[in-house]
Amino acid sequence: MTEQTENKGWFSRLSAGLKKSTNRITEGLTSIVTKRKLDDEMLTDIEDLLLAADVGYNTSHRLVSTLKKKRFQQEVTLDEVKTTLAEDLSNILQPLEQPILIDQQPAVIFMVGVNGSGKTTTTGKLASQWKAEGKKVRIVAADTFRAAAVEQLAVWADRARVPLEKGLQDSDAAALVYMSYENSLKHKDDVLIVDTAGRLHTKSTLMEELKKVVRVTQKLNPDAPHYTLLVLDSNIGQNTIQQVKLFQEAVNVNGLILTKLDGTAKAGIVIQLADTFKLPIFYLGVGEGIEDLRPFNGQAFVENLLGLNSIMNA
Ligand SMILES: Nc1nc2c(ncn2[C@@H]2O[C@H](COP(=O)(O)OP(=O)(O)OP(=O)(O)O)[C@@H](O)[C@H]2O)c(=O)[nH]1
Ligand SMILES: [Mg+2]
Repeated sequence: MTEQTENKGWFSRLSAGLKKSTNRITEGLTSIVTKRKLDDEMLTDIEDLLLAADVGYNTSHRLVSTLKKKRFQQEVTLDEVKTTLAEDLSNILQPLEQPILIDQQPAVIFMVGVNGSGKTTTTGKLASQWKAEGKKVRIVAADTFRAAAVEQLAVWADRARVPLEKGLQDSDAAALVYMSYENSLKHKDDVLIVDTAGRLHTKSTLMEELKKVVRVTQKLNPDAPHYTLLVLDSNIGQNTIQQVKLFQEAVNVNGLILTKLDGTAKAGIVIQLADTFKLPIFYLGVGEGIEDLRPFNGQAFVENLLGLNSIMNA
C-alpha cells in the first residue's frame, strides 16, 4: 500500500465517523456566514453554534473573541471564517497529539472509565492493531465480576490472536493483574493491556478497588502502569468533564480516548476536554470495527469537523 492510499483510508474513516458533527457545524456556519461584514450578531451566532456542538463556554468565547480581533467589521467569506477557526483550534489540539510509547517489556496500559464507555472494545481494537504491527501483546480481563465481560474480551483476543489472562469468577482483580504482569514480564511482551471493570466515578468503593489494582501493580514496577487511559463516551457530552475530574482524583490518568464519535453530532466535546485538561488524546473511536480506532491527529480532526478536508482527500 502506498503512503497516499493509506492516508486516504485514514482520513476517510475519520471523516465518515465525524459526519454527523461535520454536517451540523458546516450547515450552521453556511447559514450564519453569508457574504457580509463580520458583526456582533454573526459572532454571537457562531458562538452559539460552537456551544451547541459542546465546544464549551470558555473555549467558544475565546475562539470568537480571536475571530473578532482578526476580522471585525471586515467582509468575510465562509472559507475565511473556517480557516481562522481551524488555526486556533489546531493550536489547542496539536500539543495533545502524542503517540503511545511502547518502549518497555511490557508497556503496561490500564483502560479505565465508567460502564459502557468502550474500554473492552478499545482494548480489542488496540490489541489487534498492535499485533498487526508485529508487537507481542497480552490482554487482561480484569473485570472479574461479570462472566459476560470476560467472554466479550475473549472474542477480541481470538480475533486479534493474542493471549488473554482471566481469573475465576469474583476473584480478586488486583491479584489477577499482578500475576498477569509477572507472566507478561516472563514472556517479554511488548504490551500488556488491562481492561478494568466499568465503575461509576461516584462510587467510592469501586474507585478504591481501582487504586488497589494500581498499588499492587506497582509492587512489580513503581513506574507501572505506564499509561492509565480514561475511556470516555463522547455521546455523554458535558458529563465527561466531571468523569475526568473524579478519575484524576483516584488514579494518575495520563491520557484520554474518546469513543463513539460516529454516534454524536457534538464532537466539539473533544475540543472542550482538550482545552480544559490539556491531557494527551491518544485515540478516537469512530465505529465498531477494528480499524475504527484512529490515532488522534489534531489537524485532521479540525479539518474534518469544519469541512476543510476536501483538499486532503483529493
Ligand atoms: N458506534 C460505536 N460504538 C462503540 C465504539 N466504541 C465502543 N462502542 C460500543 O459501545 C458498547 C460498549 O462498549 P464496551 O467496550 O463493552 O464498553 P466497556 O467500557 O467495556 O463497558 P463495561 O465493561 O460494561 O464498563 C459496545 O456495544 C461497543 O460496540 C465506537 O467508537 N463507536
Ligand atoms: Mg468492558
